[in-house]
Amino acid sequence: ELGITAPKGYDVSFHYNVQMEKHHFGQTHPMKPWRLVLTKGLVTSYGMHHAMKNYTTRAATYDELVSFHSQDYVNFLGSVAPQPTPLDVDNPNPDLRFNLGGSDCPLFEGLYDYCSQSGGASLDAARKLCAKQSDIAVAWGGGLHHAKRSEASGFCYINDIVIAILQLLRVHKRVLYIDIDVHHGDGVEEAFFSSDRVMTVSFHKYDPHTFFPGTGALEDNGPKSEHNPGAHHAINVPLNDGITDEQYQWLFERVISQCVQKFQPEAIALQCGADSLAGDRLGKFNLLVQGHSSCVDFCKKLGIPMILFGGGGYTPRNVARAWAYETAVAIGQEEKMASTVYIPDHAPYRQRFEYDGHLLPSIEQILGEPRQNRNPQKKLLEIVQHVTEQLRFVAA
Ligand code: VJV
Ligand code: CA
Ligand code: ZN
Repeated sequence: ELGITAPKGYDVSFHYNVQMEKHHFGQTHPMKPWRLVLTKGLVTSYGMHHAMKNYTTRAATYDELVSFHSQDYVNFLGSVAPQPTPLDVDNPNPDLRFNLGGSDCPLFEGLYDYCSQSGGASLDAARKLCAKQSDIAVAWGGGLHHAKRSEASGFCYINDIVIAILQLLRVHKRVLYIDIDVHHGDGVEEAFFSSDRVMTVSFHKYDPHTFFPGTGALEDNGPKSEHNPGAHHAINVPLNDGITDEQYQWLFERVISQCVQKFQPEAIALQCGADSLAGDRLGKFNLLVQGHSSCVDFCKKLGIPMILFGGGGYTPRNVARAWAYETAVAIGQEEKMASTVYIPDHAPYRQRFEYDGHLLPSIEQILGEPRQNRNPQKKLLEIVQHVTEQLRFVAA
């Protein structure tokens, strides 16, 4: 432990339930709920729990799940038997519905509990913000942004983010949703497509033919009809492989500061999918924990109440490093952890630091093969210009 103390002047809450971490999507499925065990382990070994209010979350109730999802879908999720072996994508079981039971969204033992636990944690985080009992609420078990009203998609069954934002809207006039997962936040965008009280902003790899889910082009900004209040309230930042910390930070700050200025949100929901990190099994970017977490730091400094959700992240040790570091950012103690985050510029030596006479292991990041950067600065400038033009139509 690093002598971590509570932040001055604001409250951070941590929403967690050990029920979530025990579930398995299947032996070789990329989504590993036990990355939450690693995250929690780092957070507590650094002593961060002393600086937060820690809540054991409950499962979301049926009524809470159907605040967004259809009853048909939730009933089916609650009643369907687990599939003993993962199904072949090419031979989906015709008895199964709602996109369930394929290889992306398998039917595993305890699925309903997993879904309702994720929803419950995010909803508890939202309620803390609504009660003004928390300034930053952390729910790493949430962030499942692809789930639709009546459909599972991309490892997501229940959209805990949408359920949490609906809760925030009871108290907050406008909510800004930001998504730094490497995939497009399509489920959240679609859910609030017709609303001018939620602005959604997703940064993602975009390739309609080869990368899931294939949506989120720069020009997709909400309903085309000017009579629809949701017009111009969906912002998409499509990127190519290999984007670096410097470029991502540059874009993030330019896009988000304009959105905040125009939209004047009263709360922020930040999905911190860690598959945008270098070395991710599914992702294609080159971000380090430093670049990824700078998004959290930037949002924190806006001084707007915020929920931090998890999301994707398929190299579990990197996920834990990022989310532990971002928890440290939330409580304003990142400098105590910074010295243990490996800085690859100084490779190949391993940084080991001393604290109180003890050696702290470095938490070096698994980087894999560096990805070629296919993001020319000119493209990034065009993105910023397009966002500026869209936001001309938005008034708080
Ligand atoms: O690309 C797809 C869909 C296919 C059909 C299913 N096959 C396996 C892959 C192609 C078209 N799905 C994506 C879904 C990504 C979901 C990301 C979720 C999040 O991070 O945004 C939020 C939590 C995809 N990419 C890679 C895989 N699926 C994949 C799935 C597997 C797998 C390997 C890769 C499922 C089972 C197993 N291996 C054993
Ligand atoms: Ca995204
Ligand atoms: Zn993802």
